[in-house]
Amino acid sequence: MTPASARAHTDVHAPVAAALAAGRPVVALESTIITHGMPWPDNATMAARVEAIITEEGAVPATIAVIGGRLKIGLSADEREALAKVSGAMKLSRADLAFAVAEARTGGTTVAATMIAAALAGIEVFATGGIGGVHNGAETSFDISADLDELARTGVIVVSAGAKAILDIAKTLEVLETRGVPVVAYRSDVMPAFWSRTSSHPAPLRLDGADAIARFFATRKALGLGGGMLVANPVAEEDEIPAERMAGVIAAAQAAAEAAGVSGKAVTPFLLAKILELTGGASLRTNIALIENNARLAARIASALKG
Ligand code: PSU
Ligand code: MN
Repeated sequence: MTPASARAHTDVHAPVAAALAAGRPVVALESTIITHGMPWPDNATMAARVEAIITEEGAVPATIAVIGGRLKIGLSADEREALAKVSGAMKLSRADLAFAVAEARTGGTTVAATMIAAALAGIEVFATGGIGGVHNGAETSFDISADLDELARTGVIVVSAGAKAILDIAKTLEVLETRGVPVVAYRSDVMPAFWSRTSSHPAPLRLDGADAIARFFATRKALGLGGGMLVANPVAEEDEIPAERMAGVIAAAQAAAEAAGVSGKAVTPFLLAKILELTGGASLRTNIALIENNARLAARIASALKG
């Protein structure tokens, strides 16, 4: 539940507040994907569609963002549309979420910041595209997403299509294991790689139903283990871009990022935009399909948790 001190900075959208009060399923959604992950107007269409899917599945969507210094748990259609068009929005993680609130700024919340806000509001399930992780070359750049630490400390189930293939998946899995984060592939023995259904990395755990995922999460809580959980949900076959095809594109995007001297928070948005360009828009279609797929599974897990 929202602590009283956080409530002063938080606006819970009325349908979300009603669902939480009644114990009905709610699914949180991030907004960096809206402000930094996709171009307009695809970002606006995607954000509306994902909310509609969650509603169709009998849950209530709560897109999370900071707008003019207010931590929003659920947006109205107008707020969502305006956020999709805003230029210069911040990309907010644990380090700067409170900065945006204190300075009355507007920003999209990453996986880490969305988990924090969801937990504050009492939402246990969250759908995204891909989490941040250990970047290729992290041994020199030290670029490891704050998403991984957040998964270790905050009790929210994050439904993703795995770690983006622009990351070092092996090192990402190592860090998650070290931090005690369960990684559950849905109906797969191998980790999906975001745009592709498969990777060369075996899945640490596998479950085949939303009810089983809910039971696992409830059992972790019952044992007092705390922390979050990562669900890796492969994109549908007809929507995937095979790993072999993505490998060349990713290498070219990474070379471009290096040549342009991109670092820090700018790396992920730069790579996503470059990959979109290099695939002639195909990566964006896959990105949208996988988020829709994740929203559906997240809604089913949220319902199972309440069942
Ligand atoms: N997945 C996408 N698009 C995105 C992101 C993930 O398809 O824009 C965002 C998420 O918000 C994730 C963030 O939390 O990228 C990770 O950024 P970084 O690597 O800088 O931690
Ligand atoms: Mn980073």
